[in-house]
Amino acid sequence: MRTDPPKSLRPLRAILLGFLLASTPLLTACEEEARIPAHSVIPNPTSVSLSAGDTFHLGDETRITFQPGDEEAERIGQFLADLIGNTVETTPEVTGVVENRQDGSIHLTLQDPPPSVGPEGYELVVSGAGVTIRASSPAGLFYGVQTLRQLLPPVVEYTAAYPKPLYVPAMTVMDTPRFPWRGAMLDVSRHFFQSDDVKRFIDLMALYKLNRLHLHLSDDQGWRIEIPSRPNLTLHGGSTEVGGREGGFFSVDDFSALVQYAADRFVTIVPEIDVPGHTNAALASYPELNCDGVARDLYTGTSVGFSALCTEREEVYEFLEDVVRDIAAVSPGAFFHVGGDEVERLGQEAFNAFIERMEGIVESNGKRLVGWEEVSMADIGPEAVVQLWRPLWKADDGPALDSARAAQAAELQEAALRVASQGTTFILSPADRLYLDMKYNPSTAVGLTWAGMADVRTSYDWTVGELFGILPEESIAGVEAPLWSETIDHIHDIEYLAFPRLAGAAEIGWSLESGRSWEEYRIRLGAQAPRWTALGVNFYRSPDVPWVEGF
Ligand code: IFG
Repeated sequence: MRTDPPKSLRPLRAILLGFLLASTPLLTACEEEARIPAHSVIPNPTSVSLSAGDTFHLGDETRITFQPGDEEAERIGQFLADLIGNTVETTPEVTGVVENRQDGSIHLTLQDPPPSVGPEGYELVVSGAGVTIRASSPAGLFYGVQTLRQLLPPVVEYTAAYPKPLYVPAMTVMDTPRFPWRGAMLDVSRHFFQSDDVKRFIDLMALYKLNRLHLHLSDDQGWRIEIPSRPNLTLHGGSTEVGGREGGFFSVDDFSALVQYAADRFVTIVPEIDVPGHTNAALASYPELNCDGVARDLYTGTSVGFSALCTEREEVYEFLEDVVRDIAAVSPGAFFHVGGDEVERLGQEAFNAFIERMEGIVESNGKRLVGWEEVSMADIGPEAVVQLWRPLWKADDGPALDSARAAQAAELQEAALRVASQGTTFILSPADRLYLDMKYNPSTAVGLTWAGMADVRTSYDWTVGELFGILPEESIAGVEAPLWSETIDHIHDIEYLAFPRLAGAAEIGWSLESGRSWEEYRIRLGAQAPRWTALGVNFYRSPDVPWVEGF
């Protein structure tokens, strides 16, 4: 006999309404109506319709079911079971059933996928009879599980025991992402971060349906991935980091384990070997990479632009063949990031020729070239992906640029439009919005300010059209939030700079732009606080967000 939940557990709206009234000036009823989110899911799903039916109860008897033989549905079901349970007794049974019994279970299925949700979308139906997540791909099932996870009370994130049953209001969610590239970047070169820190970062990315982790694996200060054919890159080039402490690197096995961990959460790792600039660690490891044949000293400072491979030497291209081959062998993702940023030691012609040759090496290893926006000056192909990062990309109305920067911005825009017309696509990483290493405000203890300071609203409250409106919409692959590590060397600093802003980047990458508003988003963002507290996330409590206290 189903009973309604206790009065105190009225739908989320009542909680949010109390909240909204407490945290914003009195608004007219219709404005409030417009602003009260029916849920606190981030990224905002394409459509959420609450239904009048019975609430779903998640109790000790709840099971998770899948279609027999659908191994991915079973694996994803187990992921959900392990999230819900903390002991053998409290972990829901995951079992194959021939048909969805609607017996209070949570059913994951790839059968009869809903037609409109595309390769990463899903349909989630919640009722008193149970929960059904339907998708056309395992990724869709996984993202439906992340939404269900966020519809459950934050206490579900605890690894300690907690009271059941938990309730989810009856609803139907239809959801599909706007962009295929929804990424974050971690710079493990300036400061090295061990695998466990990267896995933690991947866990938090998965909660918000991000699907690309770009690892910045080499720079002036450190080479961070073992290249079996070039052992000195890590033995020497990986031995230190910014500030001079011991560096570190991912062995082939470490890296393969990270690739698998990410893939299990539908995150593709995109390795970056930054060339021809940002290469002092390599130049210190192999003398023949330098035009004078003399190995450089290791570098532990934070300047940029002073290094470059000797692009006139054939040994450089033999080196790059070794590097790309060895990394491609342990990197099943389709993309290889070649960097290309901030090269001050090469003329434009030499740079362009180098990038075009590098594209050949990458493609001969079965990968698509990704590069920072400078690579668009070269004759790159339609398969290439260009990462736009310099602030004021829309230079025409930014603050007055000095003439040199204005000329550079105009030149880069022209180059981007040229390659866009040939089919090249773009990842949007505007430094003044999405660089997570920018301070929130002057009191932020870590981070930089060269692109300006990015508080939570600045980072979220922009549209693709506003900043990149001159690019054809179909040329935009998505967004990515880079976190550079000149000033950080601990997972708590990563979490502090990434949260809450990474959740906003995830929403910009996933959700419809129409109707997206800071006033509405900040309420859903505030409701993440108990979840982040349960997960132990060291997030920045911006005064601009109405953080929910307690559960
Ligand atoms: N720009 C450099 C990074 C890093 C960053 C710090 C790019 C593409 C400034 N290049 O961003 O190496 O130093 O915010």
